[in-house]
Amino acid sequence: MKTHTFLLSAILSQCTSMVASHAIFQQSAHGSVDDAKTCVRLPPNNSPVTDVTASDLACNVGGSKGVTGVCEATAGNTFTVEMHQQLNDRSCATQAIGGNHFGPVLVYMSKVADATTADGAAGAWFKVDEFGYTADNKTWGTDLLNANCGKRTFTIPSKIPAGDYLVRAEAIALHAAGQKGGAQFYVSCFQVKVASSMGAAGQVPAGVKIPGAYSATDPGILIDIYASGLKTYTIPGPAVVDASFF
Ligand SMILES: *[C@@H]1O[C@H](CO)[C@@H](O)[C@H](O)[C@H]1NC(C)=O
Ligand SMILES: [Cu+2]
Repeated sequence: MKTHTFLLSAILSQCTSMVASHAIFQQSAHGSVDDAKTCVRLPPNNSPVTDVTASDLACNVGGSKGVTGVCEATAGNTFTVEMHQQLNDRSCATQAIGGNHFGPVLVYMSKVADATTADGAAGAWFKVDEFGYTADNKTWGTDLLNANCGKRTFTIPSKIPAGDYLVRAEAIALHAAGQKGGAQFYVSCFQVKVASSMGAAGQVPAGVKIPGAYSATDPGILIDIYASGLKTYTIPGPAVVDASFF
């Protein structure tokens, strides 16, 4: 136990000093069109949010305020969010999120009146994509980010109405999550205008509040990932919206 405690504090101090391994979701693409940082609400630095009850969990520090850019997207088509350790460094030679920052990757959307002004903490979020952990090949969502130059591509549900949305990209680093408050939430929100063949008639999936959807003691948030024989991992938050929406 003593060794374990020592190890944990060594990891924690490494995390604090090695700011290089922290990361920011910062670029996006709709289909194959790269929108770079056009529509992202960037946090002031690459540090994580660690308080699951903080309003910053919605769109990170400063993310309740909008930016001017809005990206296009089409319901039923793909959208890509892209993470890197340092702002403006899109090099694929550097890991997207470095070191021991293992954990799930999740994407939510929220229907809003105006993507440039919406406060993410006030809305309802539905989950459109997630990758947690596959024990067979010991792959975390963050491993896939690192293997894909920081990119996570998902499909915008085809049945949602046209209009403004916030897209919330999240990676949760679990290297220090064996202690309450140790999980690290790396979040950015993107401002998107979705075109949809449903027009205004589509259906918005039921959503959850963020903060509110997570608890500090959720099995996917308070977890010792170094415990031997980790077989399953429970991704935090609601299930991805029903397949009938896609
Ligand atoms: C591990 O398996 C999962 C589930 O089949 C797959 O999605 C993932 O791409 C695999 N990991 C790697 C590194 O290929
Ligand atoms: Cu860290």
